[in-house]
Amino acid sequence: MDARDLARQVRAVGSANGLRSVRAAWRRQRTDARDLPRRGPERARVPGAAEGADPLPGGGLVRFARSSLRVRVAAGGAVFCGWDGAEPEPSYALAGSCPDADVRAVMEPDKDGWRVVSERVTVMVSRHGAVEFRTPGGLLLRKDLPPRWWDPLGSRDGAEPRWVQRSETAADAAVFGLGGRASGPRLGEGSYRLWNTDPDGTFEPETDPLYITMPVQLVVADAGSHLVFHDNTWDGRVTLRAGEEGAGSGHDRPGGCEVRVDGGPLRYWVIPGTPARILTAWTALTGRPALPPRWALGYQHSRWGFGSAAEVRRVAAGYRERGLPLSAIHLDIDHYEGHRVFTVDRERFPDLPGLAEELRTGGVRLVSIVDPAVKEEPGNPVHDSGAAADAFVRDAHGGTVRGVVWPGDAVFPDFTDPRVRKWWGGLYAERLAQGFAGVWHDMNEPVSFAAFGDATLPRSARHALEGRGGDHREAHNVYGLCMARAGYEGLRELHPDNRPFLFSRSGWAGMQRYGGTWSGDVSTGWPGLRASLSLVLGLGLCGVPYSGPDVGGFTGSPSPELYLRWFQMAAYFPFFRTHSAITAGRREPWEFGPRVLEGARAALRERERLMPYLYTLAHGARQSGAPYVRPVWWGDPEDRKLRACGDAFLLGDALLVAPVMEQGATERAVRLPRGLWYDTATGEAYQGPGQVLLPAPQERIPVLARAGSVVPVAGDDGSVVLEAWLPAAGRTGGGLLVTDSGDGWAEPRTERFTSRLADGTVVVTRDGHDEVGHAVRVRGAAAQ
Ligand code: NBV
Repeated sequence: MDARDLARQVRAVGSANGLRSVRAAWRRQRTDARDLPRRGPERARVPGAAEGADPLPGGGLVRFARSSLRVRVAAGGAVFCGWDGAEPEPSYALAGSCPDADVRAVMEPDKDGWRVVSERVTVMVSRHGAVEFRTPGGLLLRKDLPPRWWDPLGSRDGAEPRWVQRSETAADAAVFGLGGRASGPRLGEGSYRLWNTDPDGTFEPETDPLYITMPVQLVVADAGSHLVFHDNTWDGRVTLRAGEEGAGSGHDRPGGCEVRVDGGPLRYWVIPGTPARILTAWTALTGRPALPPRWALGYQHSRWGFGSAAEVRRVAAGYRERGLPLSAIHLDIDHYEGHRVFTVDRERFPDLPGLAEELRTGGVRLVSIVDPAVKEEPGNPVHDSGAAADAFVRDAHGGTVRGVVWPGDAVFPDFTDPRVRKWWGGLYAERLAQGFAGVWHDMNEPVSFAAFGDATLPRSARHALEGRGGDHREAHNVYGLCMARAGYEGLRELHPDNRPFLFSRSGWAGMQRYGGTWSGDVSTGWPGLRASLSLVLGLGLCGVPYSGPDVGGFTGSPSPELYLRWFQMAAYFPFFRTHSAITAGRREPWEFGPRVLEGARAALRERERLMPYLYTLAHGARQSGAPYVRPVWWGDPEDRKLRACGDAFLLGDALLVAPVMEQGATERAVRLPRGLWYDTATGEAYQGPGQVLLPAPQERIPVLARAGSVVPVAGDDGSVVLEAWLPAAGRTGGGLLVTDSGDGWAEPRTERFTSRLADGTVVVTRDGHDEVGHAVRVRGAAAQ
């Protein structure tokens, strides 16, 4: 038992669900002891020597003595590798069907094996099963060594081969991604688990794993960048080792990566290219990010424990009376009746539709938490309709799997069953009837309280897995993803004219198709603030662009300074929400004194002003997969100093945001990508690449604008104004504006602008038009 387990047990004893969670933990352990295939003797296997190869569309199949490898280049440049007969489908990550093969890519013999040449990458398969990926210029991106399997001996139902694959990357490679990791954005040496987990209590940068794990790595090196995705949902580990240049005898030691998984197919995709191209190809493969309604880009306030409609009104009035914009209020599990999902406590919230309507008139939407666990209680309509639909996860003997969550004994919908998704999606009608405009999925790792051991379902629990059948070992990591699908599809059907607003704590590769996510229970402290940037950046590079933290941290009370610094940073994140635990202190901006209130007001005003830009970025993410929040190396992946920089980010192409992450700091060093940058507060110009020291008084954090960029902002009367930052001498620039009605599915309108210097002044033109069509405000002139 580790320290966390012990702490959990101590807490369990005191809580209402304490005894239940002790029983549930025993039950889970017993079920697994009875139903999980036993670990028995295994035989190690490697592919052995190659025996021949057969050409197939997009590449071919190499036959080895004890395995085979299918290499298939897809249209768009992504390369699929499947060992042991693994095919790209079925896959929870892929959106729709697998892309067509690029028929121009042909497998041909090479001196030490076979080679597939395609437009963006050359794949070489050696006679012992090593696979190299090289740029068209011949530079090595990654080398996957021959894999190794451990095959179960004898017949044990459900026993799966485990496997490990070791790879080498460039000595200078930096790795990002693996889902939402608190310790990034650049992932250091060490081991990262692939098992979606509620850390139970708050998390810090060193806590791993968290709610969203994904076998997705974005590898950035001088030779070029690539994404590698091991399409396997089982429990596993990725271990990274940093490379070293000129190590020892003057030779480079390559970067190392080991993927070790407990079962399931050994198949993976490699996508080479620039970061922007990679994200485009990755989201072509796994689905483009859902476009949130425009109001979801506004500032939102949440709290576990509003406790009553009166308190919700009081908080909304607090914002209104102080002239602080507020887009949504989120209601947590305390608005349920006895913690039952899809119910309302009518004593505390006697007329929720009325409250929703009233808030809506003031421009504030209501968002509801939705937990997957259903109270096991005959007479509870959700339970009864689920039982009638045979919706709940069963064990290997047909018994319903019972766990414990907030409402007490609970059962769990099997979201891997299309029938169950349909049933669950229909339940959102109740939320819509209550006046909610969006949903927030929680506890869907899934969590079932346990006084010891893994706080989730038994690994032996059975799942439909789209009709294939399997157990929780395979279904666990996609439980949240499938719940998101159920919610998204339900909302689409119920309100076909609206874009669903959905964000989910847990998920997997492809979750962006259904919505976004948030940090989960980030600890209140400076390390938590740092972790929240790491999560937002890492998730964006995995294709999930819409996310943000609990501003101020989930528990306790941040100092006024920490609260303000967090608020100032999150004002530039796609999802901007204050949220906290039932036991935590207040998070309204006016609760921290007049100085913080004024700082928060300035951040909120800037957020509102940037709305046309943010909305353009939301459409950009939808169209190309590019995250709104990008690492500073996004356009300069070959700049190693930028690759190492984890304390700043780009918002789109135009802005560089440098949050303050240290207590007491009133200035900070900012590393600039190449080009000319303006401090948006002072107008001062700085030439990148390089590092500059910028003022960061408590009132604001440094934000720089790229010379030449044209940023659409909201003018005082709400119309769009183009903020044109003076291009550097001899350079041109530009920007985009994408607009639509704020919701619905009509095609957006895209306007492209170009900026240039003519006789010392900036000229902005709209592509294809004589008139620019918007007011233009020139900035950065002071520096020239
Ligand atoms: O529903 C209560 C909380 C919620 O406020 C938080 O945002 C989630 O991450 N929820 C977790 C469950 C309980 C956490 C102790």
